[in-house]
Amino acid sequence: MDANQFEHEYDHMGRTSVAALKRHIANKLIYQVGKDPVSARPDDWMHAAAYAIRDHLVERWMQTTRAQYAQDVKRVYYLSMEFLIGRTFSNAVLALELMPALKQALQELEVDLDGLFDLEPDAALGNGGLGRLAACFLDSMATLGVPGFGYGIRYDYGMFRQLIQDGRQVETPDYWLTHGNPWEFPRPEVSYRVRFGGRLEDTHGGVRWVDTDDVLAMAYDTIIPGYGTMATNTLRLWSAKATEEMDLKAFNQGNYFGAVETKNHSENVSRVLYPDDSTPSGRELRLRQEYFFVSASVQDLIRRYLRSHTSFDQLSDKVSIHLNDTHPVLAIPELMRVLVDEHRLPWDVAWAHCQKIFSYTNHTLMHEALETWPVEVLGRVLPRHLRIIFDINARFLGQLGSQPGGGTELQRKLSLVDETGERRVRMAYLAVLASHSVNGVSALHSELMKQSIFADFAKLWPERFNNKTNGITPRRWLAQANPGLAQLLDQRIGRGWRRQLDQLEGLKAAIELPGFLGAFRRVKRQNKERLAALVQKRLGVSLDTTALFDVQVKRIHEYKRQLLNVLHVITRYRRILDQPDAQWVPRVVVFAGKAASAYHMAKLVIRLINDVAEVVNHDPRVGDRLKVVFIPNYSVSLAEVIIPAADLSEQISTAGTEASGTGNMKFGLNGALTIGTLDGANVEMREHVGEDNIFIFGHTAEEVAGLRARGYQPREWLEEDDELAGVLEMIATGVFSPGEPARYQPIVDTLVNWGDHYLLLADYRSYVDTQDRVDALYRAEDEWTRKAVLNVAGMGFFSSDRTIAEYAHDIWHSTPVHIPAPGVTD
Ligand code: T68
Repeated sequence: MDANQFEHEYDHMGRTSVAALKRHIANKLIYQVGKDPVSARPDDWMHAAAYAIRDHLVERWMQTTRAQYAQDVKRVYYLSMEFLIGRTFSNAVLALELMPALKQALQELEVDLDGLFDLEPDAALGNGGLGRLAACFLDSMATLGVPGFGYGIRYDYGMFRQLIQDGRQVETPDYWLTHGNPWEFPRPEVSYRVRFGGRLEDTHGGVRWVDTDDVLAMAYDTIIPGYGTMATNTLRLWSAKATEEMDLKAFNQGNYFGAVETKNHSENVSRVLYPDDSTPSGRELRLRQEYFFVSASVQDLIRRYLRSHTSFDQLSDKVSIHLNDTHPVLAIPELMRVLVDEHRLPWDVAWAHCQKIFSYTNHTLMHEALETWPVEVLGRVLPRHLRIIFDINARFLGQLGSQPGGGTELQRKLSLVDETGERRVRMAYLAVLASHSVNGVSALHSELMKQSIFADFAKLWPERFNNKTNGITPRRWLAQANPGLAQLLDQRIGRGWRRQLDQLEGLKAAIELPGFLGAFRRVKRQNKERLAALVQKRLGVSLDTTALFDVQVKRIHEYKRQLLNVLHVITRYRRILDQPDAQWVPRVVVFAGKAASAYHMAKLVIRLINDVAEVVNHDPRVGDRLKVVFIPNYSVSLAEVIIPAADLSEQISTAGTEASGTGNMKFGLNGALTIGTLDGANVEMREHVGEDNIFIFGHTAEEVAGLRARGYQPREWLEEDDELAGVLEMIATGVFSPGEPARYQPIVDTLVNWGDHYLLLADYRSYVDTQDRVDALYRAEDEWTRKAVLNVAGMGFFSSDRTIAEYAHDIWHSTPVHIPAPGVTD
């Protein structure tokens, strides 16, 4: 029996009845999973239900694809090394508006739906903000009908699983595919040869790249449903396969293991996600990964274009390629190679196409995080691409030289090749040169980008630079993560906010309605209970849910200043011990986040958090007035539980360092108040929620630059502040590491003796005083809740639908696909 027989039971949106769904799931269990209902385990039911739901998406998917071809639309290809999707099941069910039907169908089959959702492993194919942004963008592109394709890598191992052992981070592999992935469609027929190494032969007609080591890239497709539309998109992830099953020569010589080893070696390219966020590792395998996926993607999109076009004349009218940071920048020389070497287009024609096709988003200003590759490595791994980059550079420097003021100094500064020390290719410069649009991810970041890393380019081509403030999808981050709040909103302002997040403005009027603030608080309380249950189960720590839940969850990085948060926690601890009889606002301070495996200072901060938690949580003098928890293995699905439970959102990076942040938006949308610096998108959040409804502290980006320019001396700040000195003293003398008093000496040194690069000491007093204001407001329950509601009401702007509408209009010049209703052909 196949799904088609249920077709007549679909409504016009492709939805189905409970009875049909129930039969559909039972059939999937038997015929696809191969299990008898009497012996099926929960995992089997999860797969059966997922397959049944997926069938509903397939209908929409095919219609969308057909419509895209029929209308010969311009397609947007979003190239990203990372897509941090999380779970798919409940998201798909919500998109199809099948939640009630599925719940009932499973109930009749005596299966618990919530339990099933929790069985799905996260697709953790990303590090943090950049990867999650890509996932939110896919959701919004589908919802807005933008004909978008995500292209990335199907890593066998996603982001490592973080264990905490004796307070320390331990990394273990995340093999997320053990039980199969019901959401992907393997496409062995969609495979491309990706070449590495070899050498160049100059011929009269051009250049031949020969003697290469090849790998196959095989496609796996995942359907991305839009919300409230028939439109869907595709996420196509590439997996490496050996070109030959094994090396036959080695095999014939009797070297069986050697033969299989070669196969494994070439398949390694898609094995594992690099866990370094904002600290590129510079390893050759990373370069191979980058080229592997962009080569397959460029070949694939050219093939798709040529299916409906006989020349390249319209290429840049039909194709946009967006580069999510510099990781996919090799797509530029790859497209040049395909057009010039394989399709014999003249260089200038190919280059003109590139400049119309490519656009680039920058996600960091931190110098150490900007990608560069040694010329030596590029020349060995991708000799043809290095030659193309040199040719691009020669033409560019030539043009520059012929302009007034474009002399050797400017040429040296803007060259794609950094000649100081080991010669290296600057990937960000190549992105700027080849793109018609370069954007930052918040207003502040985009401004700073023009003043700092791209200052000279911004003078040359001011029109190329623009801002696209990040956003988040309200489907996952409100409808799915916070069903309680979603229901309350539905009652007060209707259901339209899911597609029109601006409608949250309507909440402002609801504030004064009797019972509303109480209802809002009850939702928050239930979410805190849900989190407290998780913490109890995982950590054995019990939390008082009347306490203020103060949350910082994100990657652990010095610039994000988790350590500043710890300094406040210790301050509070000392004050409680000093004045045990004072009226304290009880607090639960929650941390979660992973550190790059080689980032020692970040790992030491994790250990300090756990050591502080150990001491504080077991000190009988403290009781419920202060609890500290570090929840291991932060992930998208964990975020969906933590964020709705937060009262206070910590967004405390040194001003000028966090490009945007997106966690800040997720917390605001779920009714937390922000304590933050004027950094990244916090600046715009303040404008949208009103300055009375956000706790801003610390030096501004301009002041930070000034402090540093004048020669910042952390000691001076320390000498001015006895409380701060007392806190550092506790860390330095081993109060939190009695068995090893010197354990945190590197942290104390970083702050006091090594320059305190992120200015924690300069912002400490302002931070701690602002935390006192937080306490005072939390005491005034209605005041607090009113401000929390105003935060939700002000979050409309931060929908990724708004962001994507801007990209589509300003950068990609793409128009939505029109999906005809079923039965209508046009
Ligand atoms: C983040 N960047 C920004 N990088 O830090 C954050 N880097 O402010 C912003 O909101 C977000 O991007 C979205 O724009 C990252 O997440 C990485 O994950 C990363 C990964 C590999 C190499 C370098």
